Amino acid sequence: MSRVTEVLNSQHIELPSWAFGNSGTRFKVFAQAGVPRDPYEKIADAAQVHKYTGAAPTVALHIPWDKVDDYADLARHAKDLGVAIGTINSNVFQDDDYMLGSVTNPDPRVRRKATDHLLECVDVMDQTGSRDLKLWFSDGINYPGQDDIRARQDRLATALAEVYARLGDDQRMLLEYKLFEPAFYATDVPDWGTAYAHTLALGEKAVVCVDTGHHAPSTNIEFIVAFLLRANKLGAFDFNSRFYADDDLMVGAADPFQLFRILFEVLRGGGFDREHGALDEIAFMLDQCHNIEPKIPGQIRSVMNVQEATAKALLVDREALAAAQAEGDVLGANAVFMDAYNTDVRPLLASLREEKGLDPDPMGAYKRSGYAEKIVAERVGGTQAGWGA
Ligand code: LRH
Ligand code: MN
Ligand code: MN
Repeated sequence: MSRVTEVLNSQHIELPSWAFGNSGTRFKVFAQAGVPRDPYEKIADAAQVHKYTGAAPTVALHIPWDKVDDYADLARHAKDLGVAIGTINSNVFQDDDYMLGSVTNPDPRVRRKATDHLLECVDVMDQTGSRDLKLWFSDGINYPGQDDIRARQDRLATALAEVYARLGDDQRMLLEYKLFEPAFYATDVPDWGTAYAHTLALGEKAVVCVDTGHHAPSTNIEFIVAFLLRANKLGAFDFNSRFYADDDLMVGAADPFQLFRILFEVLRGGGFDREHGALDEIAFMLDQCHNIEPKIPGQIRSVMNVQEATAKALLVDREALAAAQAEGDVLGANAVFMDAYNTDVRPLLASLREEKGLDPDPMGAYKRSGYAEKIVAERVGGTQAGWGA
């Protein structure tokens, strides 16, 4: 089997449970018919995406959006449907107490509450068998002088160290950064450098999560990927697309060329050589919401977009590229890169699906399955994804 086929056949893309619920902007949440009413139904919908793509065997949870009484039971439900629970996302941004921050809040009572939530998320991981805890903090300040920037870093480090100490031997902490929003003046984890420095201080089980939508315009994300991989600090991606800020549109929709460049750096850095489930695996996750498009097809399309960009990255003739680079052949090296990007990889992916016994056209197969009509008939009163009301 060629390396291209091998990587494409084994690629895992994790789905976010919140992609299946209703979502919107702060102006309007458009309710869609048939959306899940609870975490069990979200997992059932995610299993449909895996059924037609064969590439999305895990679903990330967001706590407390996906709070259930018995997480082991939810994990069994996932298993029955042919998928598994993946990353546990913490949520310390949707409580009145967190107005001035969660783990960086000046009030020690609020910091304790936030840290306790993060520790509870590790308890959930123990029950679901999850490897990764994803931390994103909305913490920051809106006005110069509002709080002490340095003290907030100290509080963050203290909380992270407490949670890190609670991790099991096979568990990791993914620290996600985001430039702004909801904080508008100074975010406490605004960029990869800050996330890198904190994870470095914590130890090898702490790694960085790159959410592609969380950068300033024109940021060279593939450079960040190359740097973090080289330093063994790239743990995961939250894939999505942005035109303006944190738009959470489908991955590969706004800038498929950027996605290709990112995935090439993953390849270059050995990111596809890791075993599934291993502590050094790069987790490819989607972090999206589908405000106006149907959710299950939105996720299927997104998985296919990642597969297409990965296939193109794999088609780069690395030997020819290295030769052109060594000779200082600027245009030749760039041509090697562009040849791969400009290749139509859809026939290759279609035939790989057929070899696996899947329909070569996942979008069409899902549409023909009648599942969309079935959930519209059966489900009334779907839940909201969790935010955006
Ligand atoms: C923050 C974020 C983070 C959250 C998710 C819902 O913008 O990317 O990953 O958990 O959105
Ligand atoms: Mn994210
Ligand atoms: Mn985001």
